[in-house]
Amino acid sequence: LLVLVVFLIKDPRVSFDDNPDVMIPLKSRHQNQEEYIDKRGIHVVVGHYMGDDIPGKTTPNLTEELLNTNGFSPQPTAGENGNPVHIPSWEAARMQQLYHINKFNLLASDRIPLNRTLPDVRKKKCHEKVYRVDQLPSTSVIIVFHNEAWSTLLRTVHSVITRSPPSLLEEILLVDDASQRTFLKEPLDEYVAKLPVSVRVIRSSVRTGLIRARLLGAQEARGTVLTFLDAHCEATAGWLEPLLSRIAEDRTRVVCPIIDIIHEDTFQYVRSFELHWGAFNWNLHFRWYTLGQQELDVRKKDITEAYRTPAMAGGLFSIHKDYFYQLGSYDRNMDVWGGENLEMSFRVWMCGGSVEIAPCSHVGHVFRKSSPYTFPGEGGVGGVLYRNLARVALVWLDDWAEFYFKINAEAARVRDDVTVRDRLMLRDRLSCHDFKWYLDNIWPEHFFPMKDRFFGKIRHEQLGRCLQRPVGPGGSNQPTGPALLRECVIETFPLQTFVFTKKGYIMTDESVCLDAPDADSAREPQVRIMACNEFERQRWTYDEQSRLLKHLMSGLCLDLPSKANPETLSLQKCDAYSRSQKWHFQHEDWT
Ligand code: UD2
Ligand code: MN
Repeated sequence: LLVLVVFLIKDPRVSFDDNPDVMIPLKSRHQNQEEYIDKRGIHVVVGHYMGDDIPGKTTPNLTEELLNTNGFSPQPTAGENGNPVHIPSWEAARMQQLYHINKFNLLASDRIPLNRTLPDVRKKKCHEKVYRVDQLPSTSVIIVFHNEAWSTLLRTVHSVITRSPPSLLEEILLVDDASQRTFLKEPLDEYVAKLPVSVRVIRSSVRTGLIRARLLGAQEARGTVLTFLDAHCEATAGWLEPLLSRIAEDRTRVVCPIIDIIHEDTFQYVRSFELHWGAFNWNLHFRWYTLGQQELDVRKKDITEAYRTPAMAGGLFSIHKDYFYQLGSYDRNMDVWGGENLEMSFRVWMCGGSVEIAPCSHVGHVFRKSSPYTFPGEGGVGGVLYRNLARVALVWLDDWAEFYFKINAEAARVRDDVTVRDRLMLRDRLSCHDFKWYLDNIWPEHFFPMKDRFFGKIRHEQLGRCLQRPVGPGGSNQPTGPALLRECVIETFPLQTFVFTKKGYIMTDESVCLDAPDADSAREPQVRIMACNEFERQRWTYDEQSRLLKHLMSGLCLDLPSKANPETLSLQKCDAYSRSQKWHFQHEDWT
C-alpha cells in the first residue's frame, strides 16, 4: 500500500531528476554530493545523504514538540546567490529526521536567510524589455498553505516583497488551511504585521484543501489581478512585470512564469528549461513536454515573447480578478489537491481565454517527490485525487471522458460519487468550445485518439506479439528506450496502445513516438521510442495490402530485431515476401 501511495502522489507532479539522464558528470565541490549536467542541459545537484521516502522504511518519530518548533536559524551566507547548502555529515541524522516533516531538506532551508540573494536567470534580451510600471495593474499575491515550514513560507513572502515594484504589489494574502503548527499562529500574525507591505493572514478553521483555500484568498483580494503562488517559492528579479503586462494588454490571458527548481535536498536555485510547455497524459496527470514546432518557430524570432501552453502546472499564475470570476473561478467541489490545474486550463482555453508562459518571468519552486500532508476524505489520497479528476473528465472531456475512464480504473470507480451539474451549466452559460476543438486548435501535437486516426495495438503477425513502449523510472515524462515486442495483452493496455496520425506519426501516451533516430547515419538504423518532435524521421506509412510498415525517410521497413541489436526492432530493406515485416493494425474502440 505504501508503494502505491508514494506512486500516486509522486506521479502527477513534476520531477525533473527522477530519471537523471546523466550527460556530463561534474566534479562536485562538496562531499556526499553528485553534480552533473543532464541531457536537457540542466545543472543538477544530488545529495546522497537524503532521507527520502524509501518504501518500507519507517518514518522517524516526529514528536509534537519537534513539529511545533520553528527551527529557523539563518547563517548569513548560506544559500546566497542560490547556491546549494551543504549539511556536514555529523548532522546527517538530524537532517534526515527533519526531512520527513515537509518532505524537503528542512535543516538546509532553515539555514538560508529569508532574503537570500538569487542569480538573475533571465535571458539577456529580457533585460532590454521596458515595462511601463505606472500603466500596469496592481496585484494581490495569494499564497495558500497547510503546515508549511516557517523558512520556506516567509522566504516566499520576502522574495515577493523584495523583487516586486511596490506600486504593483497591492498586498500579500496568506491563507492558512487549518495548519496545526503553533508557530504559524500568533507568531506569524506578529511577524507579518511588521512587514513594510500589507500582508494579511486569512485562516480556515477546517481543512478545506488548496482549491477552496485559494477561493477564500480571492474573495478578500483588493488588487486588480490575482497572482497565486505555492508556499515554497522564490521570486527572482523582474518576475512580476512580464505577467502583469500580458494581462494589461488582454485580460483574458492567464499567465504563468517559468517555474525554476529549488532543489529539495540542497535548496540550490536551478534554472529550468524554457523549451517546454505544459500538457497532460492519458491519466490526466500534468506533464512538461517539448514545445510544439509552431511555438518553437515563434520563439526563435523573439525569445522574450510569451508563448501559449495547452495547460498550466497550477500553482504559479496571474489572472485578472474579474476574469477569474467571470469564468467561474474554481470548481469548489474539488478537495485537497489535484485536478484544478487542468480544470482551469480547459475552461480558460475552451471558453475564450488563453493560457501562456512568460519566459522573462522566473519563479523557483521546491518540487517534492511525495506529499507531506494528509488527504482527508473517503479513499484517502487516491479517492480524493480521482474524484477531482473524474470531475474534470465529466465536465470537459466530452467523447474522451469514456476513454479516460476506460484506462483509469481508479477514476471509473468513483465517477458515480460526483455530480457536476453546476459546472456543466457554467460551461453551457459561457458557450464554450468542445474538447475536440481544444485538441485540434490548442494542442494539435496531442496523442489522444481521434475519429480520423488509428487507435489500437500494432501486432507482429508471425510472432503474434505487440509493439510496446518502455516505461521510464518513476513514471517519468517522455520515457524513451527500445521499441519492444511483447506478449499482447487482451484488455486495453496503454503501453501497447498507439495512435497513427494522418501525418504519419505513430504516437502513444506521454508524447513518445516510434522513431529511427540514426536513420540518416551509416549504421544499421535501430528503431526506438523517442520524444515526439515532428521531425521527418518519425514519419511512417502503412500499406494495407502488403502489411508493411515503412519508415518514410529511409524507405526501409519495420522488422524484427537484428543480431547486432537484439533488444530493439530494426529497419530492413522492404520485402513484401518477408514474414518478419508484416504488421497488423488492430483497431480498438475508445468511445
Ligand atoms: C502542483 C502545483 C500546486 C497545485 C497542484 C495540484 C505547482 C508548482 N504546484 O503541485 O499549486 O496546483 O499541483 O493541485 O504548479 N495546500 C493547502 N491545503 C491542502 C493541500 C495543499 O493549502 O489541503 C497548499 C500547500 O501548502 C501548497 C499548495 O497548496 O502551498 C500546493 O500544494 P503542493 O505544494 O503540495 O502542490 P505541488 O507543488 O505538488
Ligand atoms: Mn508546491
